Amino acid sequence: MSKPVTYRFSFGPWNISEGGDPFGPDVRAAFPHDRKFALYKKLGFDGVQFHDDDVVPGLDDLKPAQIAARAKEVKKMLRDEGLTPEFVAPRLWFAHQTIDGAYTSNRAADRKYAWDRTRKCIDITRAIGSRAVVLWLAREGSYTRESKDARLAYRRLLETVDAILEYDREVEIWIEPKPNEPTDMAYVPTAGHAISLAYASRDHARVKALIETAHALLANLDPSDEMAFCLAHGKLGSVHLNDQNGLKYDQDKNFGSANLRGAFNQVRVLEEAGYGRRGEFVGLDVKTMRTQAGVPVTEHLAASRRLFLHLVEKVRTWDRARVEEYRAARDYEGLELYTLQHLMGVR
Ligand code: GLT
Ligand code: MN
Repeated sequence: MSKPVTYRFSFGPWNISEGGDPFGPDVRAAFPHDRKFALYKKLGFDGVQFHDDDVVPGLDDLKPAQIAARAKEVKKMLRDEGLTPEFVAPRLWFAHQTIDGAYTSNRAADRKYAWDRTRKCIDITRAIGSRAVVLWLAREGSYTRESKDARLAYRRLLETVDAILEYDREVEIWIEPKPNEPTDMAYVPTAGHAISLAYASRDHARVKALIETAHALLANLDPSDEMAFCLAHGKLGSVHLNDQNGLKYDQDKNFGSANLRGAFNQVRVLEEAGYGRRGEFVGLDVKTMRTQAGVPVTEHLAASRRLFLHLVEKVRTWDRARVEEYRAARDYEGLELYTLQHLMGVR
């Protein structure tokens, strides 16, 4: 038996938020972005997830030298705190040019904006010392299916993946699938779609997926299977662990808070595949409840991390010999009861 993995955790600065939602304003004061780095280690986190404009605010209006200078500053801040930048994602859903999508927009000028922004994002990624670009394809989809040519959209997405691989010969692309929100129907809703794009690309070894619990659940799929599918292909770049209470808006609840057994199975799949041994982070993408007071709010991050570690213990003490007996006898009733009792601490 090899030594157990010591998991390393990451989150993005947007996970410490002010609590505004589409129906009401912020309820907490903002906590300065640059001061968030000092919180990570104390909370047990070593990795930082970024959007390109988390690193360089307002980058659309800045010159390359200004972008490089700010990225350098952030790199130093990370070094001073002993933190690793896990990935950078181009924020392609905020600007006016991305109203109808970015790479799949019907307008050539908007697609050009998306590509220029992506190049800047890659430069920022490298400048802060990361090699992973996350593509959360937020608006690559439609509200009305007749509005776009889907076949062309898929081709455009593949061209973009290829163009990134060519622009930088070392970066990896981690595609983060999500079936809906903000669009009604997305073009890359599941791990299967993301991994097919990978294999169709010019250098598939550098194209992987990032699986988020809530996104898989919104596709009515089992997150642990989505993760396992990527792992079976050697293509799980990272995860966004959180939870989701049924088919509704993207909730980003604390890991394990809606479905503890589902969370156990995600941890089990990761642990069984040796996830983390090649430096992968256990990424969280969790939102604080709007009702929570205090600035900065970090309880949700600490709780999700702690829950993950409790479940690692549950996975490691799940009696494998016993599980194999149940499997051999095809006694899945017995297996289920044993697993639930184990989760509940019943002896
Ligand atoms: C946004 C989204 C997440 C993505 C982030 C990275 S941005 O917060 O809800 O699922 O992972 O692009
Ligand atoms: Mn996410």
